[in-house]
Amino acid sequence: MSGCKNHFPFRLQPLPYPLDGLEPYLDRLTVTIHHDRHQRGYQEALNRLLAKSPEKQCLSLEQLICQADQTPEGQELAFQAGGLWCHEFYFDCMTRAGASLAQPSGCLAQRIERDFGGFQRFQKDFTDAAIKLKGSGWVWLVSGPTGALSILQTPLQQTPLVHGLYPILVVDVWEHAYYLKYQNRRDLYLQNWWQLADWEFALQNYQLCVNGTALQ
Ligand code: MN3
Repeated sequence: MSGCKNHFPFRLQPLPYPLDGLEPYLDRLTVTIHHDRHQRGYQEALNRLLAKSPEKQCLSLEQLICQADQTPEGQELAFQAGGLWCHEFYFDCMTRAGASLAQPSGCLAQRIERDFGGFQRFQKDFTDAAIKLKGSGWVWLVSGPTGALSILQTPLQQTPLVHGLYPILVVDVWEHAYYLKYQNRRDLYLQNWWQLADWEFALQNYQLCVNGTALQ
């Protein structure tokens, strides 16, 4: 998984495609600002916080997220670490239009059929969850420890890891993810986002999960 072996100082993970690689569904300017400014903002803020906490500099991004305490400082650290983790995962969940399968395959397709009653039904439920999410946050396809799939909304920069769930696919529904191109039309962003979803990456994530090697 992206970022999971990282320790302080964290670096900005390069995009797995060119800045205009998601055109026409996500434009170059949106992707540039999202990655080079927003994602970088979390990375730099996290490093600034950790520079003042030498005892935390050996922790992985996942450990920083899951072990954060409830103090204001702990919550600030969890926010910045979560922001970096969520963005690395989000950009990995997309690929050039046509570069991946149009829908899931293998054991992931079978489990989506079983747990959601089919891919189209899943797509509708996931899109509805993303349209209805209030404020800023994320919508995830997640797996539980036994491989059962569900859809999860998380606020701000919260990850499924803190719920003991394993992420398979995510969409960013903070306005900065789409507003330059789609303004208030989150529904259009989502409709087009499906053209970019990387189902091969999602299948790899699910296989790690059902093989029992995820969340270790
Ligand atoms: Mn974002």
